[in-house]
Amino acid sequence: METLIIDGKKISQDIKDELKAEVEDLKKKGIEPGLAVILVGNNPASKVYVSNKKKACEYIGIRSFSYELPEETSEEELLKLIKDLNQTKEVHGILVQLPLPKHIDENKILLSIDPSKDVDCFHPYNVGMISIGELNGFLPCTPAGIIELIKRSQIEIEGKKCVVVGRSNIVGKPVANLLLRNNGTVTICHSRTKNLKEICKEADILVAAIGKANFITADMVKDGAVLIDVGINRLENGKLCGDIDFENCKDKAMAITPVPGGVGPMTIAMLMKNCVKAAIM
Ligand code: L34
Repeated sequence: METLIIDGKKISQDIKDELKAEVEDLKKKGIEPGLAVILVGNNPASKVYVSNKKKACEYIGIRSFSYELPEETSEEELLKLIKDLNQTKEVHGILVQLPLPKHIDENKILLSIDPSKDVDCFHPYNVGMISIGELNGFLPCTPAGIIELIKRSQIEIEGKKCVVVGRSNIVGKPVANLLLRNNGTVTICHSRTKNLKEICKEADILVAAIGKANFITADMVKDGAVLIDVGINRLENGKLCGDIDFENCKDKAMAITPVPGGVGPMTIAMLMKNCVKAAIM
């Protein structure tokens, strides 16, 4: 059978169109969702992602408030800005793009965001809500985007062996949680895992969030597996590539996400969804 190349661009566009219609209705009721986007420093990849987020806001009709702060911004200054935004009623969501410069304590910043404006779902309150299975609040963007890609491709999670490679707070741990909530049988692997290849080879659904180009090779993949690639690695020739060796894995897979055009655009669509939710909560 032909491999399904999961089109994250198309699926994210569908979601953005759904949200655009919803926001038009909200505006008739006098509600205009607002998102504050904070970028500290000059990380080139962050600049691209933040700019994609602002474009998505514009498309859907979400008001965006942009704060591009210099690398030298102090922790105190950033905390002060967040404190103000917590109290600004036009701002329903606050996003602090990660990574932050090394002199700023990331956890301290994430803790300072009002949980009801935490559209990234990074605050321990919201992380905890996901952990206890309370899914009516915000969902973490990249993980929720992955679940949405799988579901909108008519792929069942229930009962499947799901292997997540990577244990970050932003992808690995929360995606494992959401797969579990969807009744997958979940294994989390990481840099200290023994027999990584054997474990990956058992996966019905394999989520790669390692951050190393082409790390998952064809010999690690089961025939008919669903391959979700969260990696975005920039090669020397300027091209983007994922954590999965796409060319060599795609013929073995039942379905695979490309990079670019897979998980990345879904992260943004799910962020927009959280912003709309924040405005009506
Ligand atoms: N606070 N920090 C916070 N929230 C997030 O949700 C993120 N993330 C990750 C990095 N830091 C964050 C993002 O926004 C990764 N991420 C992200 C967002 C968008 C895209 C990729 C990662 C994206 O648009 N990807 C495009 C290609 C973009 C390009 O040309 O570089 C794609 O098609 O994959």
